[in-house]
This record gives sequence, structure tokens and C-alpha cells, in this order.
Amino acid sequence: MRSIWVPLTAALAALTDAATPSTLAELCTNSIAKAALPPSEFIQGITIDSDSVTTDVVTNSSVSSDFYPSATISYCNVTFAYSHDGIDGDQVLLEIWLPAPSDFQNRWLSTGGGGYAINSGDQSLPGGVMYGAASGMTDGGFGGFSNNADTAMLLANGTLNYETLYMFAYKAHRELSLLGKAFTRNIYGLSDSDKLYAYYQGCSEGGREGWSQVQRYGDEWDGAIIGAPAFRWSFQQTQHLYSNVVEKTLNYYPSPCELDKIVNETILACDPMDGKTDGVVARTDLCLLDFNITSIEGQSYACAASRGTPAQNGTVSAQAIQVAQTILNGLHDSDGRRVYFSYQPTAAFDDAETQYNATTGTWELDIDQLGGEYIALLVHKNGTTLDSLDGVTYDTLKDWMIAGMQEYFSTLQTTWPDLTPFHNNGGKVIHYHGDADFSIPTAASIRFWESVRTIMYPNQDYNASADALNDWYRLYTIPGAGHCAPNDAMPNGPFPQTNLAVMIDWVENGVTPTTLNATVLQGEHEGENQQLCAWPLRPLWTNDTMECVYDQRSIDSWHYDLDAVPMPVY
Ligand SMILES: *[C@@H]1O[C@H](CO)[C@@H](O)[C@H](O)[C@H]1NC(C)=O
Ligand SMILES: *[C@@H]1O[C@H](CO)[C@@H](O)[C@H](O)[C@H]1NC(C)=O
Ligand SMILES: *[C@@H]1O[C@H](CO)[C@@H](O)[C@H](O)[C@H]1NC(C)=O
Ligand SMILES: *[C@@H]1O[C@H](CO)[C@@H](O)[C@H](O)[C@H]1NC(C)=O
Ligand SMILES: *[C@@H]1O[C@H](CO)[C@@H](O)[C@H](O)[C@H]1NC(C)=O
Ligand SMILES: *[C@@H]1O[C@H](CO)[C@@H](O)[C@H](O)[C@H]1NC(C)=O
Ligand SMILES: *[C@@H]1O[C@H](CO)[C@@H](O)[C@H](O)[C@H]1NC(C)=O
Ligand SMILES: *[C@@H]1O[C@H](CO)[C@@H](O)[C@H](O)[C@H]1NC(C)=O
Ligand SMILES: *[C@@H]1O[C@H](CO)[C@@H](O)[C@H](O)[C@H]1NC(C)=O
Ligand SMILES: *[C@@H]1O[C@H](CO)[C@@H](O)[C@H](O)[C@H]1NC(C)=O
Ligand SMILES: *[C@@H]1O[C@H](CO)[C@@H](O)[C@H](O)[C@H]1NC(C)=O
Ligand SMILES: [Ca+2]
Repeated sequence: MRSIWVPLTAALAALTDAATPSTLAELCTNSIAKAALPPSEFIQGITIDSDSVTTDVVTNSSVSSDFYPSATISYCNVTFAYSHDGIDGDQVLLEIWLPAPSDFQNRWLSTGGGGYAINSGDQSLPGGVMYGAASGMTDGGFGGFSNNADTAMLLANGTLNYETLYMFAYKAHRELSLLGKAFTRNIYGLSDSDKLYAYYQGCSEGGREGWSQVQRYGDEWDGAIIGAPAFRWSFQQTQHLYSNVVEKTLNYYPSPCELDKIVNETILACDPMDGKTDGVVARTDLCLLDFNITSIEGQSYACAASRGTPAQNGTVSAQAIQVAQTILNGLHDSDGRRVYFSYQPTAAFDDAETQYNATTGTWELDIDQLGGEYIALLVHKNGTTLDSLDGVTYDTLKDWMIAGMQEYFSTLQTTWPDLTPFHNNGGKVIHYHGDADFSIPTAASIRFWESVRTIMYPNQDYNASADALNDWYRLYTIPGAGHCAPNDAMPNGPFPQTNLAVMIDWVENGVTPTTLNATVLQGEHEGENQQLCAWPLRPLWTNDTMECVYDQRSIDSWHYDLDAVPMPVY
């Protein structure tokens, strides 16, 4: 696939008149990398610092992850910096890993981060290098690859750093793709007519970053692999505080063991509903519809002491059931109208986690700082932790969701549902989400897919529009999986580890992933292959054979009328 080395610019020609780099060592020099930098003003208002280039050969590095198969890779680690004209002290760093010229397969991969990080350090780049893709990440201009956006977001109390906000929201990824692809073309000597396939891979905040580009730049990628995206930002972040407000409102603070017992018993009860008793709840929708956690009340639980927490035992109380059920019901305002939805049953109650007070010997409120940080940093704009929920009610949460939707609509909200430019450009999306995600509700992804369907195919019935969307944007839920990872509580569940291989096959060979390839990554069935159903079809096992079935009752259970919000929520 690799094309012949054709120097593109005079500078490049001058530096490479001797020999075409054919080995990693020949490719991986500062002078070759410098010569391959796009010219300054390649993007209006950006100056590339050619003196900043670093290059390093890395050979035979063993890599493994839930997001790509284990491999041993060799690459050239290139970094360089650029700045935005007119901003004092601005510096953005890019890191790009280049496969050896003989391994390069005309591919680019952009990668994203998690939480307030815009990259995943050295965790995501191997997933592209192993498929012959030059693979890149950015530091967003936040002061180094391990500095997160939150550390740079507040200039002073009451004043956000809007450049940081926009870089984090979508601008840094646009620049990474443009600069990274141009650099890749130059250094491997692609001609203008050579195709450079462009991909994206990221989960959680990395998933939101992926959508930020697909929603804005139709020509950026041929294929985007997006897991459990942290989009619908104001709702998603505020939702992390809902469990705490439930505990406060009901004045009951369950121990971690008591909540764990509720999760375990839910898994036990709902496991067979998918037709296979294997310790995995593949149909959390049936679990939601047909299992009432009230039956867990009175069951005894016990957990051994562990660091910082004492041994816990007791019987599941009516109050604990009420807390859990209210969390599962999702946020409603004081008029009983629905504001948002919650995690699926079987998801761990992470947001509800309490802390032990050794003085009083009781469990107390522990404010979830995923939610707390959003309020402190981007709503109050005066810090990064929320110290108190005093006076915070369900209606306060509603107000934060709605006000935040307006304030961050063009930056972090990331739910623009018209993907026409991306689709017209031939783009493909693989979107996946763990059924037992405890950090981003699985229904959040279903809602967006359904929003795209209704906005882009308004005149077709459900099946016709679903089929049309599934031609290029497919959403898969992962039985048993937690947040962007397999789940110890359901170890026999699969995880889609080969997504980039599947996407390459779809984009470059036209092989549609009717079901998504997945592998059991732990436990007694480790290594076993499973397939994931594409929404709106749901998995159902009969005699050890899985089928993807259409189940109207299940489909309906994922649709929520957010009647407390006076605006469409995509
Ligand atoms: C990398 O591994 C290959 C194959 O095992 C071996 O031939 C080569 O010497 C190794 N390179 C280095 C630098 O260790
Ligand atoms: C890549 O290079 C940068 C800059 O020298 C360095 O900070 C980073 O640790 C390197 N990464 C790897 C995996 O070698
Ligand atoms: C904001 O105010 C708090 C409390 O007065 C102070 O501790 C903090 O340093 C201030 N933060 C900034 C970024 O000015
Ligand atoms: C829940 O199940 C896990 C095994 O998946 C076990 O380790 C844990 O102790 C159980 N918790 C309770 C409270 O029974
Ligand atoms: C669960 O069962 C209890 C007790 O029978 C009942 O009060 C409650 O309404 C049921 N909840 C749901 C969601 O059906
Ligand atoms: C339950 O905890 C109490 C102390 O709180 C302890 O005495 C008892 O042995 C525990 N029972 C079990 C079954 O772990
Ligand atoms: C534990 O409870 C006591 C008594 O209410 C309180 O003074 C103390 O601050 C609490 N400790 C922590 C770590 O919250
Ligand atoms: C931040 O602002 C909120 C809302 O105005 C206020 O309640 C809180 O005390 C402030 N926190 C700090 C650390 O200044
Ligand atoms: C949609 O297709 C499913 C089969 O995939 C079928 O069972 C269902 O009846 C169809 N719905 C409509 C409204 O045609
Ligand atoms: C599908 O996954 C299996 C392991 O479960 C793997 O052997 C196979 O190569 C994967 N297929 C693709 C297209 O990557
Ligand atoms: C499942 O297996 C049982 C027992 O072997 C058999 O009676 C039944 O017909 C099978 N069902 C299907 C749908 O194949
Ligand atoms: Ca099962």
C-alpha cells in the first residue's frame, strides 16, 4: 500500500536528496521530521515552532489494552509544538507515533482522553501503530501531556480561560487532525492523490471529543470509533450529583456493602432474562421492566474490612432500597416531571458511594467530585471541588442542567444531531456503550442515536430510518460492561477489543459490522469470541445461540420524555 517516497517541498527535497527513509531509524531524525512539518499559517493564525521537534526510535515495545489486542510495536515518537498567534505564552504540544515506512498503511489515527484529560498518555497511540497508522495526540495547550484541561480552565474566580474551554471542547482536536495528517503525508511522501485514511478512537471524554469533530467537520475522518461518550455535558456532569442528593433528600447513607448487595442480587435475578444464565445481564432493559429490587429487602450482606473501611454486615434496609430505586428512576423535579434518566439496573452505584466516619461509626455523604468539579469549575467558576450540597435540591440539579446546556451549548454539550456533512463525505461511526456503565448512562448514547435518526430521516418510519442510519452509524451496547471497560462483577461479559480492525474493514473493504466483534477478556471464558447486537436489535439467547431480536417493549424502555426541560434535548 505504501507509495514511493516523493519529496513534497523544496526543503524536504534538499534534506533528503541522499536517500529515501526506508527504515525506522532513517525516518526518525529531527531533520526529516522538521522538513515534514506543514508550513506555518497552514492553519490560519497558527505558528509551528520547528525548533521544538523531538524524535525518538522505540523498538519492540509490548502493549496491551482493552481497546486493542496485545502486540509488540516499533515506532518513531515525534513531538513538536505550535502556538496561536496573539495569545501570550501559548504553546500546544503534539505527539505522533510513526510506524516504520515498511509498516505504514496510509492511515492516520487521532486519539482522545478521559475525565478532563484530552489524551491518554501512551495508552491509546499503540492501537493505531499496530495497524500501520501514524497516531497522534495533543496536550490541548494545557501545559504538557499530563496536564488536564481543568488545571488551565480558571484564570481567576469568575473568569474562565475561554481559549482553554474551546481547545478542550473541539478546537485542539481539529488542529491535531489537520496538522497530524499533513505531517504524515509529508514524512511518508504521499502524493496529493494518495488516499490517507483517517480514523478516530476514544472512550468517555475521548468519546465526546470524537463526536465534537464528527458533528462539526465532515471531512475529518473516514471512521470514528466512539465509546460511552461524556456528551450532553451539563446533564452528564450534573447527573453525577443526583445520587448524593437522593441520599440527602431521603436522609439515608447506605454503606458500600449494602449497595453492592443490591447490585449482586439484581445481576443474579436478571441474568436469565437474556436466555442464558452465564452471570451476565445482556438485557438490562428487561431487568428494568421486569425486576423489582424491593425483593432484595431483608437479605443479609457481609463484606470484609479493607483499607480505611471496617467490615460491614447487616440486612438490606427498606431505606437502601428506596435510595437505589430513586436513583434508578432518574432525576425528576419537584413537580414530578422528568429531567434526566439514570444508569441501567446492574450498574454499580458509584456516584452514591458514602464515606465512613470512624468517630461516629456511621456512613456519611461523600460528594461525587466528577459532578462536584463541574459545578465548582464551570458553573460557580471558583474552584475544582464542591464542598457542600447544602440547600441543593432536585430542582437545583435541574437548574444546573438547563443553565449549563445554554452556557456550553456551542462548546461542551456536543449533541448536534445533524451529521449530514460527515455522512455525505462517506464517514462511518462505530459507537458502543457498556450496559452496566455506572458513570455515563447507557441511555445517553441511545438517545443521541435516536436524535440523529429523527433529525436526519424525519420522513421515514422507525424501521426505515433505523436501517438508513445503520448503513453508516451503528450503536452497540456491551452486555455486562462497565464504563469503558469490562466489569469484574460480570466477568463472562464480552468487550469489543478489535474495533479499529473492524472499522478498517468497513471503511477500506466495505465489510459492514452487522454485529460487533468482541472478546471475553477475563475469567473462565477468557478469549471466547462474542458478537454484539446493533441497536435497535437486542441480544436474546436460545439454546446457547445468540440472536439479535427486535423487541418493541425493550426499545420503548430506552426512550424518555424529558418533560421538565423546555427545550429539545438531543
Ligand atoms: C526486536 O525484535 C526483533 C524480532 O524479535 C529482533 O529481531 C530485533 O533484534 C529486536 N530489536 C531490538 C532493538 O531489540
Ligand atoms: C515521546 O517523546 C516525548 C518528548 O521527548 C517524551 O516526553 C515521551 O515520554 C516519549 N514517549 C515515549 C513513549 O517514548
Ligand atoms: C478563588 O477564591 C478562592 C477562595 O477565596 C481562593 O482560594 C482561590 O485561590 C481563588 N482561585 C483563583 C483561581 O483565583
Ligand atoms: C458481590 O459479588 C462479588 C463477586 O462478583 C463479590 O466479590 C462481593 O463480595 C459481593 N458483594 C456482596 C455485598 O455480597
Ligand atoms: C415494587 O414493588 C413494591 C412492593 O410490592 C411496590 O410498592 C412498587 O411500586 C414496585 N415498584 C415498581 C417500580 O414496580
Ligand atoms: C457482623 O458485624 C459484627 C460487628 O459489627 C460482628 O460482631 C459479626 O461477627 C459480624 N457478622 C458477620 C457474619 O460477619
Ligand atoms: C465525623 O463526625 C464528627 C461528628 O459529627 C464530625 O465532627 C467529623 O467532622 C466527622 N469526620 C469527617 C472526616 O467527616
Ligand atoms: C463558589 O461560589 C459558590 C456560588 O456562588 C459559593 O456558594 C461558594 O461558597 C464559592 N466557593 C468558594 C470556594 O469561593
Ligand atoms: C420493524 O421491523 C421489525 C423486524 O425487524 C418488525 O418486527 C416490526 O414489526 C417492524 N415495525 C414496523 C412498524 O414495521
Ligand atoms: C474478532 O475477535 C477475535 C477474538 O475474539 C479475533 O480473533 C478476530 O481477529 C477478530 N476479528 C477482527 C475482524 O478483528
Ligand atoms: C432447545 O433445546 C431443546 C432441548 O434440546 C429443544 O427441545 C428445543 O426445541 C430447542 N429450541 C430451539 C428453539 O431450538
Ligand atoms: Ca445472561
